[in-house]
Order: sequence, then C-alpha cells, then structure tokens
Amino acid sequence: MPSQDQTVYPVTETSKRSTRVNAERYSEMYRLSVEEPDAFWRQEAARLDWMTPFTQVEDTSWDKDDLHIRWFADGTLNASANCIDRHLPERANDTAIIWEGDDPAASSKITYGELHDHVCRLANGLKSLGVKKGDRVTIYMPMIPEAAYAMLACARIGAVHSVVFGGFSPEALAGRINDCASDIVITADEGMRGGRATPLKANVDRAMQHAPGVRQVIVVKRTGGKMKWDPARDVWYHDLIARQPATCPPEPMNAEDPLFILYTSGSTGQPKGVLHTTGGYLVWAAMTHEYVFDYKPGEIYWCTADVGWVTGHTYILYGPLANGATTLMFEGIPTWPGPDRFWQVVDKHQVNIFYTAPTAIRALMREGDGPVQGTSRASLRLLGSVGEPINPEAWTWYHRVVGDGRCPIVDTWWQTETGGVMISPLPGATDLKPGSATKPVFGIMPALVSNEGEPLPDTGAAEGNLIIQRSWPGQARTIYGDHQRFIDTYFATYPGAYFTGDGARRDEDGYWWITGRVDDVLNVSGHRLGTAEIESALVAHTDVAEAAVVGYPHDIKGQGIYCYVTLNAGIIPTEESAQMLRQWVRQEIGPIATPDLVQFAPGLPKTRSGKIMRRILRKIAENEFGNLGDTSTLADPSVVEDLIENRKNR
Ligand code: 6R9
Repeated sequence: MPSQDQTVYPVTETSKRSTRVNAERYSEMYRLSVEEPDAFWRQEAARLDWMTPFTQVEDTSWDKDDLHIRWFADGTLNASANCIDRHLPERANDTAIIWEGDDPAASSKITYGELHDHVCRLANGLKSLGVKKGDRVTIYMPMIPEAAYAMLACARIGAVHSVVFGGFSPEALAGRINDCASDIVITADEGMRGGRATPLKANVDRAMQHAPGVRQVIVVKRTGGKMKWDPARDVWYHDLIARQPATCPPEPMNAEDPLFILYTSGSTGQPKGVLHTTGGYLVWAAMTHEYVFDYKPGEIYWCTADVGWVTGHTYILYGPLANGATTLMFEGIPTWPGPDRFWQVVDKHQVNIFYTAPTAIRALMREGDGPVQGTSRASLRLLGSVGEPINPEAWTWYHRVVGDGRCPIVDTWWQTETGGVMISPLPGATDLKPGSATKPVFGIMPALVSNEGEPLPDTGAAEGNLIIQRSWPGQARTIYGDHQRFIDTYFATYPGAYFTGDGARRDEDGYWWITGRVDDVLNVSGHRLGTAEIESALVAHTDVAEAAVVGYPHDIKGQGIYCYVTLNAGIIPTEESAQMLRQWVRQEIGPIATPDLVQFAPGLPKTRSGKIMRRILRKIAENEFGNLGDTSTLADPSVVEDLIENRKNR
C-alpha cells in the first residue's frame, strides 16, 4: 500500500515543450469532456475510420432495471481495418510489431504491410474452417506475433476472441472454453519463457477432455517440440494459411458488436467473461494510448504485459496499432538471461516509451542499480506503471535509476472492465507524486462513497470506496452469458454508479491514490485472482474439508496467497501435505495461483450463522493479531487462539 510521500515532481521542461496537452489544455479538455460529452466524444471518435458514420453518441442507463451501455451505436467499423488497413497508404513499410524472442539472439520486425497479409491469410483460414461473425475463438498462445495475428484475424471477420493467458492450467482453459461455447482453439506447440518450454498444445489436449465442443485446434509451430496429434481435430497454422489469399475484406461491424471476451476474477464464483464491444472500446484504447503515453509517430513503444491480460489487449495491440505505432512484443521474462534483460532490449530497439508493472520493478530493484547502469537507456522518454499500487520506494527507484531522473512516470489505474486507463498523469500536464495515479482521464468522473453507501464530499481530502459516476466509451458492456451478474457486481452496490471494487484516497490537491481492492479479489504480482477460485480448487481435493484464502503483504508480489485449510477427519497435516496442496492449486488454476503459505486449522472462525470471518483471518495473515476487533460474534472464540499460535507469516 502506498505510504504518503510529499515529494512533487513537476512536469519536465522537455515534456512541456513536446506534448500536445499541457496543464491548461488538460483542464479545458476535461471540462468539455464532462460538461459537453456529446461534442467531446463526437470529436474523439473521429480518430477512427468508420464504414458508416454514427449519428448518435451515447445511449446509456445504469439503472439496474434497465441497464444498457451503448456508444456510437448506429455506426459501423472494423477494428482490424482501423489497426492495419488505414495506415497502409502512408505506413505500409513502417514497422508495426517488433518481436523480441525469449532468446536474445531472436528478434524480427513486421511492417504494417506484412501485418495486413498475415492477418488476412489467417482470417481466410478461419473462414475456411467455418468460423463466422459472432463465433467465439479461444486463443491460448505464447507471446509470438501469431497471437496478434490471431486476435486481429478474429476482429477482421467479426469473430469474438477470448484470449486465455498461456500460464493457465488445462482445467482453467477448459472452463473458459466451455463458458463461451467456443469451438475453435488457436495455440502453439510450446511457448518459451526464460529458456524453458511450456507445453501449450499438451495442455490443450488435456483441456479437450473437459471441452467436448471444440471442433478444431490450430497449432503454430514455435519450437518443434514433441506432441500428440489428432488428425481429425488438429491443423497446423502454416498449413491452414498456405493456400489462403493475402486479402480479406474486413467485416462491417456495428459499434456495439462484441470484439472480445476476457475472463477475469471476481470476489465470488468462477472467473467472469468481461465483454467489450467494437466502437467505444477502440476509441478509448486509441485515445488513452495517445494522450497517456503522449505517443508521437515514429516512436518505439513497449508494454511488457502478456496478451493474455487486458493490458496486452489494449496497450500492446489495439491502442498502439490503432494509432499506427510501433509496438514491441516480448516473449521472455525480465530476469533472463540476466537481470538487465529489459534494459538490453530498450537499448537494442531504441525504446522511447516503456510500460511495466510494479512487481517487475520491485523484483529488479532487488538486484541493485548495477544491471541498469550497465546499459544506456538514452532512448527512453517516458515510463509507465500498471496493475497494482506502486509503492513510493519502487516509484522513486524507477524514476531515479531506470529513467535517470529524466523520464516522467505515468502510474495508470484501470481494470479489465474499464477497457483502458481511467486515472493517470498526462506527461505534459500533470505534476507527479510518487504512488499517486493523480488525475482522471477525459470523461471520467471518480467519486468516493463510505462503506454504508453515503457519498463523501467531492472536494478536499477524503478516503473510501472508489466509484465512477458516468459511463465512458471503453466500459465493458456485460458479462458474457450473465447480464444479471454484471448488474449485481458493478451497479447494485451503489445505485447509479459503477463500483470498481477498489478503495481510494483523494488528497487536498485532488490527487487520487488507489489503496487496493476492498473485495475478496487478490492482486498477486499484478494478476487478479479471486479468493473464491482458490478456495474452490482447494476443497476439490479429497483430503480437504474446508478452506479460506486471504491476501497478505508480500515484498515482491504486492500480495501473497495465504490459505487456511481444514483437513477431513483422520487426515494428519504434515509439511508434505502443505506442499502437495500448493502443487494441487498450481495444477488446478496455474502457476500464478500457487499458494505462498498454507496453515492447517482444526476450525475456522465463524459467526453463529456459519459465515467465515475473513477480517480475522486477514489480520492473522498480516501478522497483526494484536487488534482483532470484535470477536464476540464468533461461534467458538477458541479457534482464534489456535490460528494465532500456528500462524505462518512471522
Ligand atoms: C489493468 C489491470 C485491475 C485491478 C484494479 C486495481 C489494480 C491496476 C493500478 C491498480 C493501483 C494502479 N490496479 N492498476 N492499483 N494503481 N496503477 O491491471 O486490470 O487485471 O483487471 O486488474 O488492479 O486493484 O482494480 P486488471
């Protein structure tokens, strides 16, 4: 959690000179965006190529009995045409994607012209397999250009992509395939990260045992590693595209036609398929990418996320490509072959804008300044942070060491559901405070409410739950197949407002400081995980009677995963059984969900009505059991003593 830091880093002279949006312009544009949204969005939406121009800007209602969100609804466009075709007259020979392989000796450049051909061939290949507008296609890929081609090929023919992070298990993959009834999967034989191969195709094969609806699996040859092959179902990517023409007319899509589904964790139940549509999302992606990163033509831009997360969707792919940028796609990890890999890549490709996560910054900070200082980084102009609150120590190190004190940092707060950045500095406009996401982006009206639902004053210092008061084009439209869950999750807690699930503080200067999730969602190394998902994986084990999962502060990961487990009668808890359960969860969900600490407990603290009192479990996990608050409602107060006695985080 960011501690308070009073240092202010004023807008640099270089940024003032070079950016379009200075402090005055930000205020004017922000005012227009909230006072005359129709005029503002009409103009911003004109940054895209529309096949049929829209006449209507916004048609939204957050009333829970009639909840709908529609932007530019009578316009038509195609996302892939906006990311590729419209740049061709001027930029066919400019680099669209720089691919940097896991192996430092492997890299390549794909021009906009080449991107067009790759995407069209695959789009035609998908059509030849019978994929039609509206069909869902699951993409389970390593960070290779074919992942981008696959997403854009879907967009080109109007198929809805659902990218599943390559680190998820076969079980998690199957769940996501089934939830959206997707019958095509695009994958690779193996993925490479840090010199090690991940058996993606073998994972897909295992997922297939639980996903009988899949007709066809398209496989990219990445490593040539061994795998099983089902000739009736599996098809090589290179065979599929071999005979396909390199042109494919982009499908005209209604602005409100779905572009993609992306699964993300909530506070209850299984991950939900957040659905984004075409027009509003792309306007939001392109606009925020331009303003937040102050992107200028010709610059090299690098976002280190994986395309399996929303950050990869919006800020590796759609935002940069809609703006005709050169976007770098990195297959590897920050610490391989050495802890200077990021900075080596920055020098190698002369990166100007670098966007990463606090967890990576903290991990690299631990290696000391040496690996950074051995590189030049003179090309860097702007740094970005996303995924979790950045602690002022990590911010300051990033600024001082990585950016040589010269590069502004944009700390960008947003969510899968928001489509793109919501609260962030603009480099030419906003003085920076380490740990603060600073000010809202155009059109965004954040506010604070108390736990009881009372609105807090909208000026001056305050702290509470973060809500957004008005729709914006990039907002998710629904949860795939469960509109009621969408309404209940985001619009029922504080009627008339979008509830973010985050807590926040606004200081006396109107700066926003995100304090972290206020619900049962964990943020582990910037990855969102629901405690309910991990609990359900634990209780799926035959030895486990009951489990409760909470987060606790972790130096590198931000939050670690702390599991309280009650075993079935007769099963003796041992160090081995703890280790076995960690492996079990890893296998059930994926490596990112591996529990850090497992504590066996004869009983969990419950109210007399049987509700687990997570507040108490959180305190014990945080090693702050001195002040447990009111425990008088517990059915059996003695369980708490046992929990404290045997706590794992000391
Ligand atoms: C983009 C992304 C969303 C949650 C969000 C919040 C946390 C993201 C942050 C941040 C503080 C930032 N979060 N960016 N917290 N400062 N700059 O990460 O989407 O995976 O859906 O996670 O991440 O808690 O609610 P997603």
